[in-house]
Amino acid sequence: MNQARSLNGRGTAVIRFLERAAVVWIVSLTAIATDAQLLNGSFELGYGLYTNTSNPSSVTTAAVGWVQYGNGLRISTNETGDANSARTGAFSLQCFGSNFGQSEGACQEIADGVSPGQTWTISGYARIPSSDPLTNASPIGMQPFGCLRLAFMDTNGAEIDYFDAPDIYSADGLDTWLSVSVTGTAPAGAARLKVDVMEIGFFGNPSGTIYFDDLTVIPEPSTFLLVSMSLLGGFRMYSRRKNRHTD
Ligand SMILES: [Ca+2]
Repeated sequence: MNQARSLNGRGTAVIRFLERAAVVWIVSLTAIATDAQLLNGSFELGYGLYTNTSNPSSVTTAAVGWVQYGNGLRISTNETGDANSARTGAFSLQCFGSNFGQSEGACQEIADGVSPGQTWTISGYARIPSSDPLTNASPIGMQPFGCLRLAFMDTNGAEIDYFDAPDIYSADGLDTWLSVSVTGTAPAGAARLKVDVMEIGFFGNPSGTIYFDDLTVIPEPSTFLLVSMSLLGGFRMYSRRKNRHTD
């Protein structure tokens, strides 16, 4: 009797181990499947040089995978002197500036696997430092803000629709990494998408900084995920049945 219990216990332990291994395997593959969609969302990878189009005397290491524009700089915690200017690793994207109506940031296109009717989500983190908050010298109209945008384009790269996450203002919290996310459905004719992070100022001599880090793009659940979840569900049903028989 005790021996049978012991064997059943071992069997249950093995099943639990395999079930956990399956969960780890699926989570790992899911991470690969989703992260592969966006390159260098952590801004840790640098290569070549970016000449600041708003200030040509400023030349910094370019962020791999991103098209930078204006005051959108890949920057390290050493350069900012702020250990928290990167959420993870040592680098983030710093967006800052005071040019009226001009966005300062970086964008990246995904040209494969985009088709009408799909739902895509972009998520990431943004931080406004109290040492250089987004503000206006004269608080006229809206204050400068950070923006996370998901845009859809046709096969020729012409933008046909876009979705913005809620604008990020200093009032949303300083010195803290704010979670930002936007979801959009690809319209008819969509063949590509673009992830865009930026700072925009308008009236009253805007100024300040916003950092972005750890951006990810998540397509709607793929066939792979559905198959994976089915496999996991089947495994759990098998485990429950097995446990019932051995209890
Ligand atoms: Ca980073």
